[in-house]
Amino acid sequence: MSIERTLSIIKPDGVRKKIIDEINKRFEDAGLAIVNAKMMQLSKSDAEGFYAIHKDRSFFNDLVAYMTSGLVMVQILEGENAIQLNRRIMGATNPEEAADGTIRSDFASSIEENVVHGSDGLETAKTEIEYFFG
Ligand code: IDP
Ligand code: MG
Repeated sequence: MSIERTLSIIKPDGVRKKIIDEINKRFEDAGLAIVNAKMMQLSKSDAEGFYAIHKDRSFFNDLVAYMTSGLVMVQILEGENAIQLNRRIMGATNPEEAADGTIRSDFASSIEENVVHGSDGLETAKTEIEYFFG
């Protein structure tokens, strides 16, 4: 175990649902510190670049439209085992498969509109933090 940093995004549906504070309380209660944050409107090219790994997936255009549909809250979370811990707090991508009490189980409306993003590994965390805060 070590102190890590991970990139979190509260997606446009999370901002629209007015649950930024609720989500951030869950992070902080679990021991994650919010060490940087900015609210922003992603451009089409911001969203396409961020999700480039998914560019060949059938849902890519929908995903970019969703991610640019309103403001997002982009944050760096820091703490012990932050990457996996954040993934656990978020829950599975599909809210129907997300464990009870996770953000996605409690608030997501579909596999696409699932409220939060979190980096999935050390390398992606580094790249994603650089993408928004570099
Ligand atoms: P993750 O956000 O749990 O890491 P990824 O597989 O990396 O999930 O997918 C990135 C994002 O793309 C998801 O959070 C979700 O918004 C969207 N997405 C993933 N799979 C689907 C799908 O099958 N249909 C529609 N949107 C999807
Ligand atoms: Mg992912």
